[in-house]
Formats: sequence, structure tokens, C-alpha cells
Amino acid sequence: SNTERTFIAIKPDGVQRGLVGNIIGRFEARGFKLVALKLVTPGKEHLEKHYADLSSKPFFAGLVEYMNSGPIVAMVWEGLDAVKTGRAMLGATNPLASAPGTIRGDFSLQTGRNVCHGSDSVENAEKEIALWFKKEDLVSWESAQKAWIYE
Ligand code: YYY
Ligand code: MG
Repeated sequence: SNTERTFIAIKPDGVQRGLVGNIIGRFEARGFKLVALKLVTPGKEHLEKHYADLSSKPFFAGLVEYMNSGPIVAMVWEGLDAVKTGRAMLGATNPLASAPGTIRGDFSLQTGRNVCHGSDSVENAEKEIALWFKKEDLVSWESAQKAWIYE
């Protein structure tokens, strides 16, 4: 475990359903530090790049259409073990397999409407952050809470 950055995105269903504040609140309350945030509709080409690894899957076209159906809240969160912990906070890909208490387990039922994205490895987090944000959009700052969250 180390200090890491992860890419978290509230998908169009999460935005439309008014879950932005709740999801951001979870990452804040857990102790992660916000490094970048924007509301965007990046377009099909960008979303195809984001999900490039899944381009051969039968659900790919529907996935891109869903992701392109409204604004997305794109974020970078930083902290101890942020990638793995972010995934744990999200829950399983299929919301029916997500434990209550997770974002997907609390707010969704179907894989194709699972509300929130999170990077699955440090390497992919770096790629995703570079795809969604310019270097100068990543804010360097010290949280006043740091000494109360870390030993
Ligand atoms: O990382 P995660 O979002 O949990 O799952 P991925 O396997 O990377 O798939 C990305 C995205 O694709 C998933 O969140 C919903 C959608 N999807 C789907 O619609 N149907 C599947 N059988 C698998 C994934
Ligand atoms: Mg994934």
C-alpha cells in the first residue's frame, strides 16, 4: 500500500439520479484528497478510448452509448492505497453482487447502469488520468486534515 491516485467517474446515471454529492462525500469522508474534478460530456471517441480494452466485447457499443448519454463527473482522488480502496468502495461490476455499503451496492441493480467508474490498477489509473485531465488540471495542495487521517 502506498500513496496513489485513482480516476473515479460518476457515470451519466449517477449524475441524472442526483448521486454526485453522496459519491463525492464518501471519498472525502474516507480521507482521500481531491486532486481534480470536472463535469464533462467528452464524446464517443473519448469514451471509446477510455474503454478501449473492452472494444471486442458484445456490450461495448451499448456501454459507449450509455456513457455518452449525459454529463459525467470526472475526478482524481489521492491517498493511501487509493486504487484498490476506491474499487472496494465501488463494489462489484454487477451491482447485484455488490455488498450493501458500496456505491454500486447502495445505488444500483444492473451492470449496464452501475453509476460509477473506478480504475482497476495503478497503471490503468495513470492512463485514465492522462486521458481525462491535462497535467495542469491536477492540483497540488496539502490537506489540513492530513495529520488527523495519517499516523
Ligand atoms: O471495472 P468495472 O467497471 O467494474 O467493469 P469492467 O469489466 O471494466 O467493465 C466496464 C463497464 O462495462 C462496467 O462498469 C459496465 C459495463 N459492462 C457491461 O455492460 N456488461 C458486462 N457484462 C460487463 C461490463
Ligand atoms: Mg474496469
